[in-house]
Formats: sequence, C-alpha cells, structure tokens
Amino acid sequence: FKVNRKETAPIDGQKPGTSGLRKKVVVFKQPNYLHNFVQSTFNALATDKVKGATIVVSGDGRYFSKDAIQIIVKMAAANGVRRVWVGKDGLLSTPAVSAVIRERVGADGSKASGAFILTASHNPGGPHEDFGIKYNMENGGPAPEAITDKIYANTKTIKEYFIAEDLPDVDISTIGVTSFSGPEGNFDVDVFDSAEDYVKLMKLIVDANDWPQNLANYSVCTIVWSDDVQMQFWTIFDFQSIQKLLSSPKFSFCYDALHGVAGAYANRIFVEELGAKESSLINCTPKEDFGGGHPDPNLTYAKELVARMGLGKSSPQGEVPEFGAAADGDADRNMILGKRFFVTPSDSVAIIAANAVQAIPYFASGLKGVARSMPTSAALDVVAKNLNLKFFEVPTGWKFFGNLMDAGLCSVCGEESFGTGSDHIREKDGIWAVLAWLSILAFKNKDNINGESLVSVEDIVRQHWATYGRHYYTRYDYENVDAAAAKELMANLVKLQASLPEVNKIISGIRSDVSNVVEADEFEYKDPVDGSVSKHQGIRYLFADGSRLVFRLSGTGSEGATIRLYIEQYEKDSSKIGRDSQDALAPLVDVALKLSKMQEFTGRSAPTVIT
Ligand code: VG1
Ligand code: CO
Repeated sequence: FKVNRKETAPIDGQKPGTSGLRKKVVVFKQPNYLHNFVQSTFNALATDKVKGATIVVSGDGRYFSKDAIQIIVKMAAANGVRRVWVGKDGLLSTPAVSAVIRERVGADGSKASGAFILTASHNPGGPHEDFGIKYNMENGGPAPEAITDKIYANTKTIKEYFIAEDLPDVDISTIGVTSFSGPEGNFDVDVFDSAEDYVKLMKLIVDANDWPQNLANYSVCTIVWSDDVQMQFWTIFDFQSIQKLLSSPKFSFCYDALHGVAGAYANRIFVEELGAKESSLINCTPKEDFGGGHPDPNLTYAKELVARMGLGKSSPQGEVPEFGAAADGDADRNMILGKRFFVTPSDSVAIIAANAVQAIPYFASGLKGVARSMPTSAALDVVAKNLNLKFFEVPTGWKFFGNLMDAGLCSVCGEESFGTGSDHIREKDGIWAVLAWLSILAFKNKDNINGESLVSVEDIVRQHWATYGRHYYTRYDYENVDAAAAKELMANLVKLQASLPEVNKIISGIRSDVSNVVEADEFEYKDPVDGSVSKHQGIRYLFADGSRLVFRLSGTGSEGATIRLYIEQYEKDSSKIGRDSQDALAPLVDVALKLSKMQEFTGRSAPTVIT
C-alpha cells in the first residue's frame, strides 16, 4: 500500500470528556471528523507507541463501528503501526480491551501498546444516536488528562493526516491474520476471538508453555500434575465454587446484556464455564442499535430484568430469580439485583471490599487499598476504616484509579454510576462484578448449599448495614438541559458557598429536620502518585451529620448538558436502617432542589432518571 497525505483543518468540539469523545453518529460521519481525532491521537503519543507498535481497535459493536475500524486500520498503516489487533466482528468489551493490552501476546511475542476503544458506553446507538472513541494506554487504562489535553490541543491545530487509501477493507468477521506490505515494511491485521483472553483472565488455567505476563497479579490456587505435564491453575475467581452455587436447585440467575457487547462474554462464561441455563441470559445478542434501547443498567432502562426480578410495577411472570445482573453497552458497568431487591452500586463496592479476602482467591493475601469516586457514597470509607485499609477519594472517571493501581495502592474500587472493578485490569468491569457477587454468595452458602434456604443477596446487604451502618443514597439526573442554564445553576451554587451562615439560613427556611452545612467546596484532587491536580470536579455541600449533596455536570453526554445531583445520608442506628431510601432522603432532596433553584434554572419539575 501507499501512504496518502491529506490536508485537513481543525473541527470544533473534539474535547474528550469523562471517557473519550462522544457525539452523534452524524457528527462523526462529517468529512475528516474521525480522521482528525485519530491523527491527533497518534500525534499525541510517543513515537515508539505508534511506529512499529501493536495497537488494538475494537468496541461495543454500535452502529458506525465497522466503518470506523476500517478507517482507523488504514490510518494506522499509514502512520507506521506494525500491526492492529481486532476482536472478531470488531467486538471487545472495554474491560476485555484492557485485558488484551495487558495480557495478550502475539504469535511472534508482540504486545499491544494501546487501544482505540469504539464506544459511547451507556448511550443509545444507531444512525441517529451516539458514537464514541477513546484511547487507552499501555497499562490498559484510559489515557490520563495530560494525553487527552494534548489530543484536544492537536485537534485545534491539525493540518494533515495520513491514510493508506488503497489498503483493501479487512474482513473482520473471520479470525486470522492478513498481511500487507507498505513503504516501511509489513503491516498485519490480526482478527482474534473476542472472549478468549478475557475468559482466561477470569479463570486463568495455564500450563508451562503458556505463562501469563504479570505473574504477580495472580494467585496460585491449585497445582495439578497431569500424566506428562505440570499444570498450574491460576485464577481470579474460584469457578468451581460458583459452579456449585449455580447448580443448586435453590439458586436461580438472570443476566441481561441489554444487547450490548457483554452478550459476547455471557454465554462463554455463565453458560459454558459455569453451567448456568441458556434461558438465564436475556438480550445477549450484541446489536448495532442495542435493540432500540438505552443500554444503561439501572432500574429505569433495564426494564425486562427489573420486571423479572420482581421490582417492576406489574407482578413478574414465573418465579423470581435469586440473583440478577445487567451490563451497559461496552460491558464495563453492572447492576446487581437480588430477589425483589436493588443493591446500590455504592453499597456493592463496599460489600465486595468487605468480603473479598475470604470469597475471592485473587485477593486471598489481602487488599492493597480501596478507592471510590467523589460522588460515590461513603459506605466504602466505613469498610476501609474498619478493616484498616488504605483509602482514596478520586474525581469521577476510571482514569484516576489507574495511577493508584499501578503504584500498588489500590485493589478494589468503584463508582456510584454502576462501575466496579479491581487491579486485575485498568477499567471497570461489569462481568467481573457479577463474578465477585456470585463468589460472595457461594462463600456465604458454602456449608448451606443444600440447606433449607440460601443466604440471599438481600441477607448479605442487610447484614452489611447492620455491621457498618447504611448510607441512604440516590442520584437525580437532569438530561439534555440547556447548557447555559446548567452553567448558571452551577455558578450560583459556587457563589452560595462563600457564606455558610447564609446557606444554613436558607436551609432552615426549607426544612427544620435537616442538619447544618459545615463545609462546602469545589472538589479538587491531587494525584498522590504523580502530583497532578484536577480542579472543578463537582460542588459539595457537607452536613454536620455526615450527609452530603453533590452537584456535577456530566462529561459523557453528546447534546446539551446533564446535571447530576447526588444525595446521601448516613444512618448508624440499626433500628433505622430498613427504610425506603426515597422516603429517608426526602428532606435532603427537598433542600437540594430548592437550594440549587433547580426548577427556576432548568425549567424541569422532575429529573429524567432517578437511580
Ligand atoms: C459517567 C459516570 C462516571 C463514569 C463515566 C463513564 O460520567 O458518572 O462515573 O465513569 O460515565 O462510564 P459523567 O461525566 O457523565 O457523569 V462509561 O460506562 O461511559 O465508560
Ligand atoms: Co460503559
């Protein structure tokens, strides 16, 4: 192939948000739009991470992915990349990309230096919906701000890009390597099984000829001698104990991939490896438009699962499963449900942390530390304190956890936005979270698998509250509000922070049953590893009784602005931990809406989504 140099000019608005660049498909389809961003990314990376390097290109399979992959492959070839790895049909979940970067070794010993992930995560897909692209680094995690800032700066000055126009489209539906020869030598496109590397990481079974890259990350569980080979079994999870749980007649399970890429993993892991029934999987065929749905695993959008779990308005058909879970489009998010019971993501990460050492082999030697994003409830803080673990509070977005993990400071972390994960990779991991919960259930029921009734998800959560207290928690999202109005609302909240007596006067005028604000600020984070500072990460009002109100503007939307309001209240008194959370939080919600003048600024009398 030949290398073509094309002239181009900057296009406005290519600033990567919380998790990459996300826009409507029609925006991405504009001439040079994708090309400019991809070239700006190549130009932001060190030369040796491009020239002669191996990069991964894949995503959640949403509409426009296949076209985008062909364009990126041609641009990679022209920019001197040595080989591109593509998951079959262009499918790789975000956590699987992270695993592939960290673990996969090519036939010739090659390792990937980074990845373009094609996803807009939980945003809908299709010709009139969203597309997205982000870059992940050699550690498997999202590019840090220093890089995304550079990419953005490049998009504002770009004059040219490089593309191999005569390179034929590659068949990404067939596994195998296709080689081309170009001016700087060979260029390969390697299409591989989307699930293999990821499954291996979850349940690593390794023989002497197939040694994993980062031995320190694994726990040795069993050493088995076969007739002629010494086999060693390394795992994150104890698949046998999960299998036992799933085969118990008392246990039943339901997994909803919302037609996202999790479907490409669910059958392999839950059915083939763990023996779940095929009928346990719903919406597990990945679709370009997610079946017309909103692939966001929460009580609003995962309707089918919610109904099956007995949480919907109408009564469920058939028996309600013991355990249910859902994923978002790119499978890095998870929602965990018990029978007629919702586990808040903030509780989920706290419960996983509290049980990890006993229930999950990977953590058997202890947790290095735990971390949460700022708006996530303080349930994890209480566990960290009780178990004497290192604890970190970072801004929203997974990229901030990566540095802590690379420095060996954090094992388990989570966000209130249905994101949970660990240092086995550098992204949040939806299927990992489900396996973590199944492991905890298996552990709690290990002597009880044939007993009268199993210890349920709800039992585990209530037991946790009884031990650590409960953080009542809710999030209100106001989607697609006028961007200028959203800015004004936020500016007003910052202005109010100048005088706490004034704030407290307003609050006591609204409710007498809400405590005083003792501190208010804009969250700012100094990374303890590299010292970098991230400012304006959300507005906080902290109350005397430990309650919190947090206001943030979303960084993942593609149109207008989304205001997120996070509301939290801590209850230690065990006689008061069983209330309905919307009831318990009603006074604080009232204060939040009036203090922020939500309706006045946005014209909205109710949020778009409550989680
Ligand atoms: C949202 C969530 C945040 C999450 C991000 C990416 O960001 O609040 O916690 O890390 O999405 O998730 P924002 O800026 O819209 O609040 V995903 O599943 O897109 O990778
Ligand atoms: Co996602």
